[in-house]
Amino acid sequence: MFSKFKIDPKVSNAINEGKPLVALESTLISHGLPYPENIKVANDSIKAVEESGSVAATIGIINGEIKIGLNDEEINILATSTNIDKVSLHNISLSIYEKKHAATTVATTISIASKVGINFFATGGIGGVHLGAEKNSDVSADLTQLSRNKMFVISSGAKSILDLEKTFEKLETFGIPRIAYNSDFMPGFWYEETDFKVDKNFISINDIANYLKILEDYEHQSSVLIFNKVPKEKAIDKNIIQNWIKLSIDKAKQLNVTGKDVTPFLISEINSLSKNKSLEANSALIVNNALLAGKIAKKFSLV
Ligand code: PSU
Ligand code: MN
Repeated sequence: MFSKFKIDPKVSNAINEGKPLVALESTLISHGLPYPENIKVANDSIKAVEESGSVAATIGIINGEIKIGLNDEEINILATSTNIDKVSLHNISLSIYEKKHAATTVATTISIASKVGINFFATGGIGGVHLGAEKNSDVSADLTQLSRNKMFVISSGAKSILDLEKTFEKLETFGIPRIAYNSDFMPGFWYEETDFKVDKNFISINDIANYLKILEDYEHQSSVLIFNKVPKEKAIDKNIIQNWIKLSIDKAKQLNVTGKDVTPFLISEINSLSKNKSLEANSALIVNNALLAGKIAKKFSLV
């Protein structure tokens, strides 16, 4: 195994004993949510996984070392420092080379978790095809990695700053089953439902676990997306959020924000336009996804 992995004892014991594990990412801590909400969400997500009887492994990079199972101090570093790299597939090796602190995105968290045999991962919203991608080709490497590893991913869809129709189609192209827990449609991250009909709506955790076993037996090769909508009491009206998204995208264009800065910029703009309503929704859905991931992982370990 890559010698630079530092696995927390709780996580390595769980791996050795075949206990259910859920990987959590760190970009939402460093770049997705503001301080101190980011620390609260990181800790509440770990608690939610543990409550469900599974073991949480938050993944990130400290001084160039890949940590699987970040402790409080390390989460604190990623949550409070201003010079944290956001690493996707193209730049993770550089942060390791330069011995930097870095936060892993969906793409790199899945890649690392897969290398140590973790098969569940929870996040807020995956990256995807950006609006205007036909001009600038901005497509998240999250899709690339989802197509490479068989990871069971619990999310509230793709972030709705994206071109959701193209993202949904790309997932199909990559052979990624798009299933949902109690919904007929892919969720819209901050809002409950898009117009895109999922491949199947599962109404019980038991059924999801049984379905995932089939994919194991069949040696399915890509990830599986398990959509879980934002909790109702925190959901935002689709038309209202779409207006904020539009205003934020216009501002990003004016300020010439590009590359990996686009997603964090838009999320933070929308948080201020919504007077933090979107932040509350984002926090709630992340913790709720960690809880569902923990429950499915636990059930999966028993079937
Ligand atoms: N989910 C959230 N907030 C986030 C992210 C996910 O609720 O900030 C992060 C993930 O790490 C995801 C990244 O991989 O946003 C996508 O960035 P990009 O579009 O630059 O690939
Ligand atoms: Mn991008």
